[in-house]
Amino acid sequence: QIQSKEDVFDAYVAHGGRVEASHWMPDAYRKTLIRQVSQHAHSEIVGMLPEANWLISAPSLERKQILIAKVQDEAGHGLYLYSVAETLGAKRKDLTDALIDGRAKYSSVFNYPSLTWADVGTIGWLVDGAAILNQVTLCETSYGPYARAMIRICREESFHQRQGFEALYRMFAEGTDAQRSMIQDSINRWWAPSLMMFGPPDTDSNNSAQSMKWGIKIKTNDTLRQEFVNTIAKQSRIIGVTIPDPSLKWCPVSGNYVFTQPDWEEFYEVIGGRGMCNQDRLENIRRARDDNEWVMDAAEKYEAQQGNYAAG
Ligand code: FAQ
Repeated sequence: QIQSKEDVFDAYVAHGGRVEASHWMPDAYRKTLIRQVSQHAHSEIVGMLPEANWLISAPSLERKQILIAKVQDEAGHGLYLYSVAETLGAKRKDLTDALIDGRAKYSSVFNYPSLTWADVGTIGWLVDGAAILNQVTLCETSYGPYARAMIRICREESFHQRQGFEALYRMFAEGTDAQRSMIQDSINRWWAPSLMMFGPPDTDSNNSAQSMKWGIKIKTNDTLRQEFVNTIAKQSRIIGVTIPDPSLKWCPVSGNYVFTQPDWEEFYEVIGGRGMCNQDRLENIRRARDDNEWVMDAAEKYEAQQGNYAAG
């Protein structure tokens, strides 16, 4: 019996085969990857904004250096990921336009405001902590350029998570009562948005079944969310903070912490563009694109000129 190209492809990825840019792939596989990778790239770029807010108000030179390094890393991650999308035939300019027009998504978590310095530590601990749990699995994703980019990104992301944990740990241990309550307030605000980062519950995750079949996704949204809660519940005791969930409790039978689901209606509002900071975030990205248009123009003209010299 003659197998279709799709069947051969499906069998190849089902057996752990790596797909490279030059390989044939089904259109839907390419489209799914461009959606996920570009959403991921946009998240890294928009994700710089909440913390960048605190660059000029960092409480010491050491904290400022760490934060600058971290925010720069996020920019680098965005660039690797846009390059991955380009290997699939997408154009960076189109992807940015789709972000600014609201046609493309980016992680819901970056539509919440960073109100205090403690938020910088909490973003590192919870948001980078959630990001890395997901991203470690993506080092095994079936598309080669994406998997290889994730290896480097994960190394940097793990430093981000540790700096967040260390900042909170030290401020909690050595700080004043006012600083401790600032940390707790920050965790109260970022806990639910961090749980939402893993995406909707598996029952509402439209893409999961096919993405898992193709090896684009390795673990489901709910599996990763549970791993996150288990890890953070333990680490919260080391710092001394409370997870804002009265139902959080260890279940020896399942070997997991039982926890309360975040408000999924709020999640859909935020990814629908109606979160607290959506407009402000996109306005920032639009301004950056427009203010820097002259650089792109100059680069394009220079490239064309070089081409003319080469041709003649
Ligand atoms: N926010 O069917 P699923 C970071 C959308 S990086 C917004 O479950 P999927 C670094 C989804 O696109 C954080 N939209 O989707 C950093 C889909 O849209 P559609 C980003 C979301 O793709 C740290 C619909 O909902 N990481 O933080 C969200 O199978 C600190 C249905 O959902 C990545 O992007 C959400 N939270 O699974 C930077 C990792 N969740 O098809 C700065 C790569 C879902 O209706 C500071 N991505 N949607 O248009 C993934 O692993 C997956 O795309 C998931 C979602 C797991 C995010």
